[in-house]
Amino acid sequence: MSRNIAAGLMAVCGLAAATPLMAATVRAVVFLASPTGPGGPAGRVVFRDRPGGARISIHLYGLPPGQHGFHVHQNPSCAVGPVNGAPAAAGAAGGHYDPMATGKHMGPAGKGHLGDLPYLTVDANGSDHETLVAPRLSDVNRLRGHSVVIHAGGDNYADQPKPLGGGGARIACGVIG
Ligand SMILES: [Cu+2]
Repeated sequence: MSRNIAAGLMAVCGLAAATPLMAATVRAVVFLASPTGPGGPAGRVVFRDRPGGARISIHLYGLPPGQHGFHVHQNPSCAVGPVNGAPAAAGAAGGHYDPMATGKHMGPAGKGHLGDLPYLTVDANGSDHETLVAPRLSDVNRLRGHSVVIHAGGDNYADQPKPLGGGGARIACGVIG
């Protein structure tokens, strides 16, 4: 009898989890990336499932003003690791999250890496508080076990003239959980 009640409760909770009010949320605590490993705190980002694509709430600080490439990367690590064969800050995060193996960087509205997000715009004080939309990202729970990376430069959403949007070095990183 009590087993039946427990099973019934689980069924109710399962239904509740499928409603918009209980939509999934995942987040990453972000740290500056350095050649010796993760450094000081730089804020957090939160991904929420919404109709029309995930909403990404950005709460960052201590970053250089201007535009910065911002992506989901493959691995849940912000340690030093190889980038183009040489040890680099946050290199252990690996390449852009690309579950369909497109091999292409095409930005948030393109058909390349699923991890290609809208670029960040950091204000003159080094802070960024904005909400971005990632139209192709649904089911944000799938982002657990990956990471977010912020690059030194902006992002032209293409592999030309420079690969991966041209953002270059990794300046901050957080594991998504
Ligand atoms: Cu990236």
